[in-house]
Amino acid sequence: MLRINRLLIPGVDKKLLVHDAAKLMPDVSRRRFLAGGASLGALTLLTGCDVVDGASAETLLAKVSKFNDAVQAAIFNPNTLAPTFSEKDITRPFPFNAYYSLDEAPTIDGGDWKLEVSGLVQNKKSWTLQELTQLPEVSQITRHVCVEGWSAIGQWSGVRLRDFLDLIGADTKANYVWFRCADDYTSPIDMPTALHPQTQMTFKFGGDVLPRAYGYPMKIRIPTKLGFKNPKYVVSMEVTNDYKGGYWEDQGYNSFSGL
Ligand SMILES: Nc1nc2c(c(=O)[nH]1)N[C@H]1C(S)=C(S)[C@@H](COP(=O)(O)O)O[C@H]1N2
Ligand SMILES: [Mo]
Repeated sequence: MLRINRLLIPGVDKKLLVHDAAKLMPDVSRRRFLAGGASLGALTLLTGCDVVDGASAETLLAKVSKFNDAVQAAIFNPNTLAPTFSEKDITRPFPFNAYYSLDEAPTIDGGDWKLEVSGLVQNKKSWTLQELTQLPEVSQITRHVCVEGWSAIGQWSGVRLRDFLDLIGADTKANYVWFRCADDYTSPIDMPTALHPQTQMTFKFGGDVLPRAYGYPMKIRIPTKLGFKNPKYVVSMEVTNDYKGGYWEDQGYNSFSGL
């Protein structure tokens, strides 16, 4: 309570401040923030802002923007499932997307490929494709949403990331699982999302071996996140407390980017 009182900035209309802060939030977070009452107190708790020493409303708003990921993470219910669809809903052909054209996509030899495991895990052994595809398989038909303005429904099969993290003795209290890809693409996934039941280490698309276009031999499928948080051609995963950035994250996209 004390904290909230300290936040009151003389001469600033509280309602306007909350309104401006809400405007800085991505759509879904904003809707949930507004539905949750959108109070200055909620904003304080979500952002952890402590605007005492003569800070202005602008400072608070800058902090809101910076803490956007924390705001989203606080609003995101880690147990909410993404909608699933039926086979007839699958988008054909499914779009290819990357920061380059398809002919430049990595060509990986699945026989040589290994998934490197590092960081806060008990077992740092590398995994072959054969070993990984022997683990219990799950399947999903879900929607992929790209910030560039398209979405498509596909079917992905593979191993629950959560099960794999258990298997390697990952510290699931760590902040992130950070993925690196053969095309130097990177992306950090917050731990609650890594542990989400629909987050998948994907080896198949539409029931067949994952095509080169969609990330052969392995992509991470996360139906609760925007498309760019679904790394393809993954070569390593690191369990870490450090925020290591990512290809789009470093260009200003919010790392959380939940749907
Ligand atoms: N390695 C790698 N993964 C990536 C990308 C990329 O450029 N390289 N692009 C991302 C973006 S922005 C999208 S929308 C999806 C596209 O996946 P798709 O080709 O299966 O449709 O991959 C994501 N994962
Ligand atoms: Mo995307």
